Amino acid sequence: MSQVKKVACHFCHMNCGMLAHVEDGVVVKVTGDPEHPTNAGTQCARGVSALDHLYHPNRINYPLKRVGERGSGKFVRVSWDEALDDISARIKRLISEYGAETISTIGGTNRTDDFARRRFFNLLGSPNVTHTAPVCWIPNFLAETISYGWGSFDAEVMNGSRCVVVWGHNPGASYLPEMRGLLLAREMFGTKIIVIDPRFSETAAKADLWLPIRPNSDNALALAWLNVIINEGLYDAEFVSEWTVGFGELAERVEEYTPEWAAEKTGVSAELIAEAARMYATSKPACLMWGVATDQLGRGSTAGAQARVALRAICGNLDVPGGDVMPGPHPTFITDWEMELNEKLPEEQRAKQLGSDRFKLNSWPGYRLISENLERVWGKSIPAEWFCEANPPVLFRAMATGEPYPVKAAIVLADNPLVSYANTKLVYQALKSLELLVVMEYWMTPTAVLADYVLPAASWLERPVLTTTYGVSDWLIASERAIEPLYERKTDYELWRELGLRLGQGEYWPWEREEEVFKHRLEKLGYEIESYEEFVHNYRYDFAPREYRKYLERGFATPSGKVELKNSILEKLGYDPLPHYVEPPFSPEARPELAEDYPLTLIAGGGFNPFFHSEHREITRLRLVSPYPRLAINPSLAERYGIKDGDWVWIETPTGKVKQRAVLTEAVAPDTVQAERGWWYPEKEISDPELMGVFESNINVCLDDDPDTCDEACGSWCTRGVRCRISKVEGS
Ligand SMILES: Nc1nc2c(c(=O)[nH]1)N[C@H]1C(S)=C(S)[C@@H](COP(=O)(O)OP(=O)(O)OC[C@H]3O[C@@H](n4cnc5c(=O)[nH]c(N)nc54)[C@H](O)[C@@H]3O)O[C@H]1N2
Ligand SMILES: Nc1nc2c(c(=O)[nH]1)N[C@H]1C(S)=C(S)[C@@H](COP(=O)(O)OP(=O)(O)OC[C@H]3O[C@@H](n4cnc5c(=O)[nH]c(N)nc54)[C@H](O)[C@@H]3O)O[C@H]1N2
Ligand code: SF4
Ligand SMILES: [Mo]
Repeated sequence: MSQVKKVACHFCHMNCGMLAHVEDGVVVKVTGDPEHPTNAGTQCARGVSALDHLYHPNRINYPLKRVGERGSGKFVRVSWDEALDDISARIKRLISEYGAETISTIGGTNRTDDFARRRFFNLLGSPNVTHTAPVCWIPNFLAETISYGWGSFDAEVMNGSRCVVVWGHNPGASYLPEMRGLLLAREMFGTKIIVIDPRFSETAAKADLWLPIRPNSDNALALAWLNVIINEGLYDAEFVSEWTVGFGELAERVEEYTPEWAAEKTGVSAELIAEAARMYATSKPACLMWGVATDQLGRGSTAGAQARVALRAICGNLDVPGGDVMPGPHPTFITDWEMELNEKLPEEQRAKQLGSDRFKLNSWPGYRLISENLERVWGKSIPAEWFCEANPPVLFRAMATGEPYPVKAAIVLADNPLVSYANTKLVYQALKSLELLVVMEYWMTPTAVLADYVLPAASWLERPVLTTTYGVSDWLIASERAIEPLYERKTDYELWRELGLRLGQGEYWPWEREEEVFKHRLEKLGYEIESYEEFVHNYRYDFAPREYRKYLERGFATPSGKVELKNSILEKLGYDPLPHYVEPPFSPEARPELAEDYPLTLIAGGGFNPFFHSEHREITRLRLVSPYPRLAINPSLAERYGIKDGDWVWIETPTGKVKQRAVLTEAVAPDTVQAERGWWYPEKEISDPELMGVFESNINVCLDDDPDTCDEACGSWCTRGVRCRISKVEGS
């Protein structure tokens, strides 16, 4: 039997629409869906390789139980029941010995909106849920949310933006359909593009203005833009007087941050800084896009986000067509927040959330204040998942040392922490110290090798997906299963549910399959549907009607009802309420003692094709495009070190040393190198200590996550602007 199933690719957050052609239960072809609004029939290299992923011979197909030493790579196949019974018995035992907070879970970026993970942990009684969230989006989104009541992540470029600021973001590599939108907008509306990136990126190549700032000098630039815009009176005076609080104090605060001052910090001339600020402020509407580089600055990530928040607001771009639109939650869909059961987590357990005494904005102390306001205005909050979490550097230290209390178990799902988090050696020690490590995966990864159980995960062609982008958008994208899970693979939802059933949570898991829970969540939308599949077939998306300037009626979802340029939530949490300059944790000024030994600046990251983070290295046709980790080096720097294109090069920081292969390019400055992230080698020896080369080329080996260097409010660690040195790998 031939069928065409409507699916959405989940190899990145663009969720491009695809058509899966199924014959007799076998997916024979996956093509781009020409009717889908974002990709219009196109696919990137990962999308094209969907079947290589689905049917790859290395996929984990059965539950595996460790039989040798931890890390020996010796596993035997067991049944799901045996695995789940044993895991839940061990969870019970650990809870009775150490308390529920001893059980943790670690995730990476968004794969499915994870209400089920949070629901399970709230019912279990542990606050120690975490993700890579502090370095991905959270400082920016939360700085926006506390200032004007929602994040403006829906850049409405295609709705007539006259100017787009692409700040620490490179959609030309990381979000191809978004880049397509940017180029179309330029064609249709003459939209000006300003790119702020130390590298001449794919996106910078299409810019009207490119500001090649020094890595991790973004805060100085944002503050100087405020200085220019306020001093030259280029702001929207009416909006400022009616809808903001704290403008006078902001103006006073940024007085010292002149373009000349910022020129010293950023390496960009004062004239160019002022020209860009004027272009942004005088083009209306304009939008200022978020980029992940600005979440990864370590100390000062939130203070810098505060400055961009102020820019958006005082220039009058908030919630206007073509500006920075704040979608708010979907009004009728039962959102992730509504599914999480946060009220079930007792107060005394919330108080134990690791890191929440120090990094207060994205953990219970801040989340509580944020939620009060969002609920008052929108009737709903943002999910606790991503926005209210244990701090990863603190969590890993607790695992490794038992301080402030022992964390003995972790369920790792949709994440490869040995590769994705900074300070790989510490993460390794942490995972090795556990009494119970469960990993739900597609592949045997370096992290999975250390597990007690490796459980086989179903991927996006084998499960339905319903996403509202981290649970915060007012639109939803629905996708159906192309086929039932192959072998004994299960969906992530099923894992949480089945553990929940064994741990006394039965009444909270009435829906056996995702299709049932998704149908339930769609019930109030008013579609006449018999089943979830019918929704996918007939509708597939739902976009809540877009309204603009919603604040005119309901005010902003902040304590004052206005845009808080001087932020009362930050103040209440004990932080500086105004945007301000924070010296980056590894700048030459902050760490002068490193200058001589580590003379270069490292950028450890940057979205790159064809891979997604640490994924897809097993897929031959993708690996052929990029067989080795690439280190971008300016030709003049390479010459100084006797390095030629293609040579292996050591990259070294005080924390660690790895090697990557040189790519000579003028795109990076002569004092800076850019290393790819995510590298390990599925083809290498799996057992500890080799762990498939996880210590060989993975740039996170070189990064420090000392909490003192992390962002004060969100605990984000620093991956940009780190001191390093390089040398040629001899004889390689
Ligand atoms: N140095 C440095 N570090 C970084 C970054 C950087 O720029 N520089 N970027 C950071 C950012 S922005 C992010 S988001 C993180 C990403 O961190 P991660 O999300 O951990 O990234 P991946 O390496 O893709 O790991 C995901 C793992 O989950 C598996 N997986 C994928 N989908 C599913 C699923 O649906 N279910 C299950 N069970 N498993 C699945 C994959 O096989 C893979 O092994 O890394 C962060 N780390
Ligand atoms: N191909 C591919 N696409 C992806 C991903 C992937 O792994 N691969 N990951 C997905 C995920 S989870 C995320 S979060 C996004 C991230 O995607 P983006 O938001 O685009 O972020 P990055 O790709 O990390 O970096 C963007 C740009 O920041 C620049 N940059 C580096 N340091 C600095 C700095 O200090 N300041 C400034 N202003 N710029 C700097 C880099 O040169 C790079 O061009 O991509 C998503 N898309
Ligand atoms: S851009 Fe590529 S990986 Fe991302 S959803 Fe589209 S096809 Fe999939
Ligand atoms: Mo991310």
